[in-house]
Amino acid sequence: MRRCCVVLPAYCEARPLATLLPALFAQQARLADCELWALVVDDGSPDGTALVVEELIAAHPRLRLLEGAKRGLGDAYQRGFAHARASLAPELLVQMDADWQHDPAALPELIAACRPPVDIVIGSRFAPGGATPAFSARRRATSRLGSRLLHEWAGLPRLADYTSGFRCLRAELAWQLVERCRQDGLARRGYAFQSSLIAEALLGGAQVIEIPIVFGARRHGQSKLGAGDYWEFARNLGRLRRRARAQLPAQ
Ligand SMILES: Nc1nc2c(ncn2[C@@H]2O[C@H](COP(=O)(O)OP(=O)(O)OP(=O)(O)O)[C@@H](O)[C@H]2O)c(=O)[nH]1
Ligand SMILES: [Mg+2]
Repeated sequence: MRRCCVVLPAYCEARPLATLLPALFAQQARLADCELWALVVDDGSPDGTALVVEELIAAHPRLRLLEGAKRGLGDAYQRGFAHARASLAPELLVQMDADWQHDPAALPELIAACRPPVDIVIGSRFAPGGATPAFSARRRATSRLGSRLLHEWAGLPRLADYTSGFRCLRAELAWQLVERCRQDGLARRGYAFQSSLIAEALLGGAQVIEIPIVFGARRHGQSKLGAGDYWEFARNLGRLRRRARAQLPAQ
């Protein structure tokens, strides 16, 4: 039986989490060889996110809550990964949003695909069959542009969706990737953490595959993606380009 910990960073996601977490644990019935755990990383949300999670823990003993200071999405993930390692030592980690845009019904497929030789399975919004029905044309174009720049300008391997937040990773590799991002000075604090992690994986020769997902509408609350995150991504592009040039054979 493999142990899988779904890490959900959540800032002011009390309402969506109240229904998302039970729906997530309902997927256990479809996972024969995998023990599903969930870790919510809340950064002192003023809307009572932590209270909602604490109440749900009574009904879901494999649910955990980690609280800390708000320093960005990547920072929350790094704390979540480290906590999962120390307290649960799972074989697999899943990254997932807490606002229902990632459908828990896709978890069994993501998890099943993450076995040797595959190291990381990306739930991809832009692979054939994927969709972003709630996105404006501008938001869709911006997200697609990010992955194109990483390939065409920075010189990383082609992927349809570097910035997706729904992935399953071999946990041992995920912990190593966080450390390599740190050593290489790649962006880790905000949303750019997502593309830094996948870039390090590919530069290190990991097997990364994409399976299509539908990225639905946010249920309740507001987006936390801000202008600062776009700047962080742009600055990171230059670092990734230098890393890719040093590491990958000239094409
Ligand atoms: N703990 C923590 N969670 C965060 C932080 N920033 C974002 N999140 C969570 O990360 C997930 C993704 O953030 P979103 O704002 O939904 O980003 P997005 O899905 O790209 O944007 P929308 O499509 O507008 O929702 C959500 O569950 C957020 O609550 C943070 O600083 N700390
Ligand atoms: Mg969202």
